[in-house]
Amino acid sequence: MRRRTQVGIVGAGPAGLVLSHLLHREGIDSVVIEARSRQHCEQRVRAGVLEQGTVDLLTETGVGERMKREGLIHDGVEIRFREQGHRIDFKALTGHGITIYAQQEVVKDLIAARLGAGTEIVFEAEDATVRDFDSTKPKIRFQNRGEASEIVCDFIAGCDGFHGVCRPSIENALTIYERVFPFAWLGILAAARPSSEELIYCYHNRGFALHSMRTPEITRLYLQCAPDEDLAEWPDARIWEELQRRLATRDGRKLTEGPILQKGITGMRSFVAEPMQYGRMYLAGDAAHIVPPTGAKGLNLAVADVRVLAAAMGEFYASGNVGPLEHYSETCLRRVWLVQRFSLWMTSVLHRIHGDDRFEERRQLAELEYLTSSHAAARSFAENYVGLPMATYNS
Ligand code: RFL
Ligand code: PHB
Repeated sequence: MRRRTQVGIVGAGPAGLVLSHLLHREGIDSVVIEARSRQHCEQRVRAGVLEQGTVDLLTETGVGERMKREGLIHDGVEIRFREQGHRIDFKALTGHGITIYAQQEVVKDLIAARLGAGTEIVFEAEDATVRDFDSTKPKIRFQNRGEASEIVCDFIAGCDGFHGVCRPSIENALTIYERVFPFAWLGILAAARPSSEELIYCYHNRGFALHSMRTPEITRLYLQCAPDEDLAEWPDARIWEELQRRLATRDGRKLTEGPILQKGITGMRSFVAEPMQYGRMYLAGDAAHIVPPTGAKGLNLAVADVRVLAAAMGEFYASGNVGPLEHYSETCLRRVWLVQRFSLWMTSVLHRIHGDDRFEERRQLAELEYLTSSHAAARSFAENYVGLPMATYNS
């Protein structure tokens, strides 16, 4: 089977789906190739925090209806250390808040919109390879239900996440910047009412803990753990006991507990591949960069990339102007590095490093004291957390 499309997109995560959606609005055809099943994509538990810019983009382009109805708007977060909470009021500091709406719900809404508009998404596409991106007819080959298929396109968008095939296929042309952290997160989803109305980022000498949520009935919680932590050693009772210890407050408030619905371990890394393009291949989202989840930025960064890419492709098809496409990587990387900086800073302030020196502990506490007592520090934190402006190309 051989087909043609304008943009061949590898990966039906947030980056690939938002890109296909934005291209459709520009009158540009795309086909999305996805290795996993639709059900898998719609049930993968991941991010939960959407920046205002992401919410605005989804709303303005007609895929934000359910998010508006079901999303939880938060005007601040709590920073907890020495068993005391300190609220950072985003709304007062920046005029904006954040929206809590699960990544898999965003993905469900986008898949429904794409299929509704007649875009082809090939789920369970095996052995995808990309080739000829240094020509004007790049190709994606894959197997689907035992049949070999090829898509010939004008451009390929590598939206296939950190473990995809697109970045490795241009690896020789890339410079990689990377930092791997000596800790990970053990995350759970629990059928328990959230114990606070807002997120709680907690520094504790036993390690970082985070209280988040998905709905008024479902809590999402994370604990700092070792990168090679064995989940089998974490029965539910041990997880709750550790969460209660780390998130304890002086006034003795307890977390609401409930059945654990899902648990998993997430490694932490900072990673950037530069440039985010080679020939007619453009990388977006986790395929190009990874941030540790402490700043809640990965999905938002993926959306920011494809916004730039869709606009650049729109300009190319409308007028033949290749300027924005040529500057795609440069335009995105400015914001990518600011977000890397912020995510790394939050990670380094809130996590305990095993065998840590005591100087480091005092530095972290001083950072937290400053953040929660200085208006300037709180404002800087708030403007990064709610989301820096999305980049646009300036010729
Ligand atoms: P994705 O979501 O990984 O999607 C890539 C898609 O490509 C498919 N794929 C392939 N398809 C075809 N052929 C191949 N060879 C393929 N290889 C892979 C995959 O199956 C998949 O469907 O990347 P994308 O679209 O760039 O989106 C990035 C986000 O998913 C990611 O950055 C966030 O989840 C990160 N993240 C968070 N981001 C936020 O903005 N806010 C948060 O609150 C937040 N919390 C988190 C997070 C990530 C976490 N984990 C599990 C990594 C919390 C956690 C715990
Ligand atoms: C989440 O709700 O999953 C979440 C919230 C904040 C983060 C990371 C993940 O920094």
